[in-house]
Amino acid sequence: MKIQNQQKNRGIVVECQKGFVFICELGPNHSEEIIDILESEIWLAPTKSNFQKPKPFHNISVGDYVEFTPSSGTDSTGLDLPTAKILSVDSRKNALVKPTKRSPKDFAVNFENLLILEDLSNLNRGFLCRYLCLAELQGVNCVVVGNKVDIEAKGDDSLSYLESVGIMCLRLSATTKSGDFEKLTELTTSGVHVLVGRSGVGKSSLLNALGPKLIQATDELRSNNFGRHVTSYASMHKINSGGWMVDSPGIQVLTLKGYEREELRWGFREFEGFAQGCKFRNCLHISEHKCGIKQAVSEGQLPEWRYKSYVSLIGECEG
Ligand SMILES: Nc1nc2c(ncn2[C@@H]2O[C@H](COP(=O)(O)OP(=O)(O)O)[C@@H](O)[C@H]2O)c(=O)[nH]1
Ligand SMILES: [Mg+2]
Ligand SMILES: [Zn+2]
Repeated sequence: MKIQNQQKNRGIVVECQKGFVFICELGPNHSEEIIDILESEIWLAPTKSNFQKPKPFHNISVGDYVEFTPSSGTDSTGLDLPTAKILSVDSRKNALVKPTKRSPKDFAVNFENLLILEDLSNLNRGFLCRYLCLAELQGVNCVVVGNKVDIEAKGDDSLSYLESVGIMCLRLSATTKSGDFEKLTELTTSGVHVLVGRSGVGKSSLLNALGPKLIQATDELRSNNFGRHVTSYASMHKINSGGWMVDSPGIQVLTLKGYEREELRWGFREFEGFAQGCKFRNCLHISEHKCGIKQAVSEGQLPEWRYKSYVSLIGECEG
């Protein structure tokens, strides 16, 4: 017998684990800006249901809006959550994809800004350029957040350079909530923001300072160590300012291997202007003669660290 009037709920995916996702059910006041969730209604759903997918799509991801229906499955987490079956995933406004050739992974979707956190007292410009390159190639908004400004702002010149090419940068301290901390709060009053950065730069400290209101079920899950074998999952937290922050342990180590070498030049936004001086239109700016980029470096118009980061990323990519 055909089931009529199947119950359909709408929700947003707030955490992905291996094989299942947590869905917060949306409340009546939900809008694109304000994510209104029913805090009591968290559902667990397997990721491998036969649902309608948007294109492009690799996997269901934190930030996905879904339509789901209650199911009679059992909750293997021991949290006694109601279980659901995903019927469809909405089309996405953007996506951050972990770029590997074999199995690219959608990491977070439908977000406002990629916040690239770095340590100003010990800036790793290679890492910074790597994340910036990814953001440029994927066309997502990004903001560089220089942390630990309370210790020493050695990395400040590099941030000033990035600002000069139009990249928004903040300088703050997560532990003392000083510097541009207020600006970050203002920036995150609505929508979803994704936080990335290498280990030790202060991601956990910043998330704590922003006052995450953890979702009880997923929090309990973490404290029970349920996800201990899972190395890459992302989770979304509501923060005091009103927006949401995606914490992403799995994207700390990021390679750009999935890209062709020819594509990387688009990941360094200021190169285009200097490339007018390249003899070859498809110049990779490595060993070619008459290269506008190399000339700009030798004349001091383009910082050497920026060029070196580019060369090192090129070395990782396939030909
Ligand atoms: N002085 C100072 N130390 C900080 C700041 N933010 C984080 N730290 C310290 O940096 C270390 C790494 O921070 P953590 O939040 O664990 O980094 P994560 O690995 O990115 O999550 C810890 O010892 C923090 O106390 C800051 O704004 N100022
Ligand atoms: Mg941490
Ligand atoms: Zn060139």
